[in-house]
Amino acid sequence: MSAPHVSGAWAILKSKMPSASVDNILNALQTTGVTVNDTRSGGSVTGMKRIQIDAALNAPSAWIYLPLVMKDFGGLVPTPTPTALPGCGLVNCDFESGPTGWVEYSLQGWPLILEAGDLPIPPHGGNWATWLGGDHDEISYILQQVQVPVGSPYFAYWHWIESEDLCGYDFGGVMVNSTVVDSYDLCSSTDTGGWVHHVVNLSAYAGQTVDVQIRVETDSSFYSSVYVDDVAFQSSPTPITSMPPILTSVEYREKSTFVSPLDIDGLSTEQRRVFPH
Ligand SMILES: [Ca+2]
Ligand SMILES: [Ca+2]
Repeated sequence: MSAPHVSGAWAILKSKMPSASVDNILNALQTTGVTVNDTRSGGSVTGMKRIQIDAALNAPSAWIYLPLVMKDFGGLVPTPTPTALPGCGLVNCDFESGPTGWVEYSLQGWPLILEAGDLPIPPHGGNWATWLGGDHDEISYILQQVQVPVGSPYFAYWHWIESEDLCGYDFGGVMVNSTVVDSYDLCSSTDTGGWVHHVVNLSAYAGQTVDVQIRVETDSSFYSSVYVDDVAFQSSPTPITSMPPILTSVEYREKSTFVSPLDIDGLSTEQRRVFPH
């Protein structure tokens, strides 16, 4: 689905159903869309949906929240599991096992859990981290089903915000099931310039098994990215104080052997992750 078509269809559905949530509209578009495969030379995308706006408009008004359609990542689709590892309270909380243990979703079809060589910044730890956003009209998230620990209900992760946009257009945050529990602006004035520890209070869900997602949504212009690493539940609401970054992302990119994701998956028409610098 190209971005202008998505934006147009989105606007039509939103105007007809102003109370519909993002997930409602996305669900309508995906469940009524026609499944298509990319048969072009080098194409690797299968099972994507082509929008059928008339069908989407006639979708049932009583919306049902369903799992989102996943891109086929060539056998790398992660398997969600409610089994948490001791220590961080999640599976693969440092992403060092690659794209496993998490559901990753990108409206624009991008892999999100990446090795250092495919990232424009150094991971907070190890060789893997997650890259959300970085494209226009993007909705991207990583999701894991977890039991929120009663004694450690504070959901914490390290993030690095990099944005060229004004405030009010691109957002990051945390959702529990279909509820937004944390939301923050992604704009040049909220750039972190390095890894910052971020803590979200999930004590309202302590003891419950829920779907937790770290999510980014962007509009049609000016790029914003959120990099994520080292996710964990902790007992304290206090974030860890981070040291000032040693290298900026630009300096890191210049010194790394960064390979664009465009080169990785063979797609040449996307402009994703063209950096503002
Ligand atoms: Ca890592
Ligand atoms: Ca933007």
